[in-house]
Amino acid sequence: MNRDPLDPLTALRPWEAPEVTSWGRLPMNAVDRRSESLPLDGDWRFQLLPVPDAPVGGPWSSAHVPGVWTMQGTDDLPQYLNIRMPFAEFPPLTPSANPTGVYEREVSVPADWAGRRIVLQVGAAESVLLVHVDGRPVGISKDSHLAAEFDLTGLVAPGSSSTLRLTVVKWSDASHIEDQDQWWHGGITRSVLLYATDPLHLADVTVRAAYSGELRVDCRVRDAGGALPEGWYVSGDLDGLPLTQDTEFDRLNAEDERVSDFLGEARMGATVPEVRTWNAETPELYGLTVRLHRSDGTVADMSYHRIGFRDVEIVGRDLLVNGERVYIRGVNRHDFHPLTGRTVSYDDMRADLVLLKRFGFNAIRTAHYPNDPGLYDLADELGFYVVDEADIESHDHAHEIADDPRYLNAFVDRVSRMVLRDKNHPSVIIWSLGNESDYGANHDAAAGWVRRHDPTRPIQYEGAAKLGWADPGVASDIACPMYAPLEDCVAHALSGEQTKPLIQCEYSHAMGNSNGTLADHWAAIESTPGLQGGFIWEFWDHGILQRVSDGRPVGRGGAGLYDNGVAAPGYRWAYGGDFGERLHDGAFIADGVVFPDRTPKPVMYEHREIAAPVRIEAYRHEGIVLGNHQHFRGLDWLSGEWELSLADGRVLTAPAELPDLRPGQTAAVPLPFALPVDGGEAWLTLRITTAREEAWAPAGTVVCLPQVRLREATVSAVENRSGTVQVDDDGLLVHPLLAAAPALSLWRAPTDNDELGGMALRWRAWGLDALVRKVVDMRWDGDQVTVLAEYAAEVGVVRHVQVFTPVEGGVRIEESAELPDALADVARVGSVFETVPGLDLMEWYGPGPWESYPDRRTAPVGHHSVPVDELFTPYLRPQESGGRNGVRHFRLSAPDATGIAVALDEPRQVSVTRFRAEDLSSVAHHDQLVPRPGCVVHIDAAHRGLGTASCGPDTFPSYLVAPGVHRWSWTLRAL
Ligand code: IPT
Repeated sequence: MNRDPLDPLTALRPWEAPEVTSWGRLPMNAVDRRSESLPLDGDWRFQLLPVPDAPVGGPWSSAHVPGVWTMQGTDDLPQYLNIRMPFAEFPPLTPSANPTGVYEREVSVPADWAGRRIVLQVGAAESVLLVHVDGRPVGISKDSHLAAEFDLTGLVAPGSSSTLRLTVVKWSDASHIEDQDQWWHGGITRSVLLYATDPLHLADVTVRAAYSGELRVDCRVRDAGGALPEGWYVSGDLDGLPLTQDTEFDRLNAEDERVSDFLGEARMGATVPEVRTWNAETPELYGLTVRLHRSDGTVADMSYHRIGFRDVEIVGRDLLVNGERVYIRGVNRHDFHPLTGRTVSYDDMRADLVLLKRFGFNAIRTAHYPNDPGLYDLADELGFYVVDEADIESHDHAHEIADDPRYLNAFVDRVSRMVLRDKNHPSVIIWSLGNESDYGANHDAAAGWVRRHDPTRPIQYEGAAKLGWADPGVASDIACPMYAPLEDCVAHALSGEQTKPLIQCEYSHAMGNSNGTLADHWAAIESTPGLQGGFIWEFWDHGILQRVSDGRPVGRGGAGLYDNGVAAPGYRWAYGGDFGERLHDGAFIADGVVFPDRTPKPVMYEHREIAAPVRIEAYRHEGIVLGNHQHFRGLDWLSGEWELSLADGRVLTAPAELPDLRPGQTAAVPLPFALPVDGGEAWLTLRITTAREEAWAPAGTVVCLPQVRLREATVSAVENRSGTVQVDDDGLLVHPLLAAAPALSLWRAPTDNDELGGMALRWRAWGLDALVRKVVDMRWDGDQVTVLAEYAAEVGVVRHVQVFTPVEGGVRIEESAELPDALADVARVGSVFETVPGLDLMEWYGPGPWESYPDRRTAPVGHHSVPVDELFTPYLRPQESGGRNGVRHFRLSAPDATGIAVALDEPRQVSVTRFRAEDLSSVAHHDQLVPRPGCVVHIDAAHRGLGTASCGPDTFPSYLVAPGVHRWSWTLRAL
């Protein structure tokens, strides 16, 4: 069938008409029809047109709905861009090449739907949806992240079949306000379904459930014409508790016979005695059923809601949930999947949220658009505070669009439809007007609509807040900056001028090996009234699973082709540029706290400890002081076990009795062990686990591992000389288990922060990546050898001294490096050496077991044992990885127990991997790495913090490596 040239939908050219946000689309509402619908998901006939008004006529292929065609075998592949638009045309114009997907299928309409109202729901389509039934135009919708409903009554015939066509135009005026930092795709990304109702039906239900237990339910009914018949009424119950009818149907148009969409509204209510209130820690939900009755009492329509009783308010500069100033431990989350692009299943979303719960997160910003409806059900159920964000980001043309009246409708439409959809979710505590779209009259118009429609929740918008964090005149009730330096936040809170809660909408950019200073942020947040938290950028590394051989996305069939954050051989995680995009923003799309397969990165463990609900406040003569850092819960849901680690390897355990503490309380508990007099440094860990099954974790899941040092390390005596040391003619240590002798290292494979923050550029300019060692002196003093080497950097010479002394079973190495002042802020100062193959197990005493760095090191000190291959974190773009901070001593051993033992003079940054720094810095993808058979070992006297400079502040000055003299010493022994 060819497209009718007179088809009114295409004739309108709605893809270049920002004023047209929809046509023929039903109003958004909060009545969930998913459970009683006819699903239309599956394979549809499909063809991809080069432009929206090209004739349909080519051969049909097939495409899966929901799904993006950019991941289903077409030549239109994903493209990653952050800020820049993928085409040069100014808003509202579109490029001349505009891929347009035509989806078609037959739909058999059940015979028993005769006489009923029949509605099509398209979950989401990007970016313009045109609907036809049997060739007849039905409607248009925009907003790629909200559902569109169309009334098909009279267009389809119950008992027979109709042809449903959904045409999806990729580029439109709307693309200019959907310029989020993510992959560009095209397609239908959420489910399509059909449902039927009585012609007179519940059009919307609005629930207000307060902390006091007061419930108000407003019901609106609608008919496609006609008047509300006498005697119809609503009823409701809350888990069996009947609601009272507060107002009967107020007939809006029965008398004057004006044609109105709404026929009437009625209000019901209840006061719930001893109400179990909702908060993110104890997300108590009630089941609300609303029924619309005919005059004879039979039920014409029904709506079911899971609701939660809670209050949200801003008092002074505090955001309060149920009167409590809760900390917002948030993350920004996109709807993302490495096989389907943007289509996420309920199970996927549940897995996301379960993981976040297990790692101490309690809040989500739905960056940067309304997420799949299932996410909000899960957030209600599992307990998250949600900042619900409208689908508006005009980043590339932000200034033009914010005040462009042609886009006014779109702003109000997108914000209001999100509110209409999500208003009954207790998890949603704040509405966000969008992201990175400057600030203009269009925002104020949308904010005005929200303030009238839902006065129960605050609004936030970063673009407005940045005009003045305390400015009462801007459309943001929250001071919600992105990537603000911590000192600015603290200064604002201390200035006496703060008027709004300060909750960063984005902070701690998680690109690659990152999130340095997260613990410092939280130390400041928890000690500075006025600071209440923030949302880490972001949850996902958006790597798409790609076949290396042909560069194609694998798509839906790829399950099982990845594990533990790594793609199987022959596959990789694609980032910007990997699909041959001419314009792209590279690995900036890989900036999440989880890998594309949801494997947590080390920062997740760091976060879990930072968010610990139970903490060891102090160790005093009366015992260990424990504190409850939750807002609403006691400790009864937790179990504890004490673990005492001594430096000499002994570990003692004992069950812990957790005291009965209300939120904010502390109590001392007796020390569970008599501290052995010997054994050196001693650390006491409280292993906190879930006592019973939680909705998000089985019993026994680790919740946090708070720790306190009971005794400092004792300084060990200087060792007696014994044996001999061998160095070669170049002054390099000769040792049977070392494949490369210890040399100086000032370089690390640049992290994304190092690259984008400009440090790597400087380091390369200084020549630190290719320093050449030159021996300038060697001296023997009996059996002790001193070697002086020089490394000439572009800006000065680094002098490195190594003193080798034979000791019992090995060699002691005392080193110093003198960096000229010009070498301020290098990556590391330390030794690097390589072992022979076969030493595949690392055991160490220090923080762990997860990866840690000087500014990301909240890991408990103890004895850890990890295979060398698992020490390395497979960041998508290879970079410095696998470090362990604060290591006191470690061994590398073979299965036959041969190997080396290294004792450090003081806790040092150590890394043991299969890769030299240059191995990592010379490739772009993890699959290009070739592991070396031996171990590459770094022992650093100083190692630069990670910071977050790829987008946001660098690390703090205290975590930088200073020039001048660095000294370190260590002992190497054979096992
Ligand atoms: C900010 C964006 O809001 C977010 O979508 C993402 O792009 C993030 O940065 C970086 O990954 S915008 C940035 C220009 C501050």
